[in-house]
Amino acid sequence: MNPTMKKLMMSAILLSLPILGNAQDKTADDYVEYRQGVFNAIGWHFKKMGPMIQGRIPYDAVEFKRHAEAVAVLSHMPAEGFVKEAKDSTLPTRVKPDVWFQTERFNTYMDDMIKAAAELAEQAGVEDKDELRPAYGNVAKQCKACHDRYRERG
Ligand code: ASC
Repeated sequence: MNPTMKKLMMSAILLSLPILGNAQDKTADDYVEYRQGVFNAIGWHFKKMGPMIQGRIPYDAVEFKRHAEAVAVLSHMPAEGFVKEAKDSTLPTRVKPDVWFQTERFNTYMDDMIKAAAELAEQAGVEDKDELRPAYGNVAKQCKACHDRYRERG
């Protein structure tokens, strides 16, 4: 592509951005889909680490760290889907209504997950997988704590 074409392309892309990116276009369902997508991605990466810790598949320190870092990055993201704009969605969701009333308390659960995930990512990379067991277990514990408190069973 020559420089002129490149500039034209960039202008076209930049001009289309406000149309693609208008937050006001977001419906309650969009927020639900967003946060469920993030949780799916967190689960995807989290579930690749467990079998390594348990010795069910070979431990690969580089792969483990990659998954731990993915979870750490993703851990910051679900909160964006738990805003009041999402409240009236009719999509199937297991969120308990308490989330909308206990914002501060709910946020402490989120912060605990973020902290635990950051610690696991920080420790990952070591040769001995058994050293990662407590930090991995702590992430699982934070997942479960929030699910028990703010997610319907089933
Ligand atoms: C998972 C998963 C969860 C958490 C939780 C940890 O793999 O889907 O919800 O771990 O069970 O205790």
